[in-house]
Amino acid sequence: MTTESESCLFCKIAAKKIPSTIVHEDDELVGFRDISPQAPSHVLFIPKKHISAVTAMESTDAELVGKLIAAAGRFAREGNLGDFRLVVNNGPGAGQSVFHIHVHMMAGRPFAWPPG
Ligand code: DGP
Repeated sequence: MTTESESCLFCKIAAKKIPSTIVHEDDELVGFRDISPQAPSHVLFIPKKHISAVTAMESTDAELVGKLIAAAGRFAREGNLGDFRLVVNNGPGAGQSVFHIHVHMMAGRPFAWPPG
């Protein structure tokens, strides 16, 4: 682990040093329930690799980050969750509070547009 990832909340969740309700895990990704759900089903999909934000992605991270979207979609489909919203906040002004890239998957209620 690098210094940055040692202090990262989501790296600790991925390493199971902090408990969470994990709903998906494979070699590269973890999906776990959001501690402050904004919908009846609210799951965060993260890479095990520490990437702080979309703007910190290397071009070689594109496939890995794409797998977050695929895993979120598969989770919603296999759970028959119906329509869902995926959100990736980048930077504090856009609502990012944890600086480890994550895809929010929210389902189980209607979602307005624009999101606000
Ligand atoms: P964002 O604001 O986009 O950076 O989303 C961060 C999300 O992480 C937010 O919806 C709440 C969630 N969260 C923060 N701390 C924890 C935690 O310790 N456990 C879990 N399961 N979720 C957390």
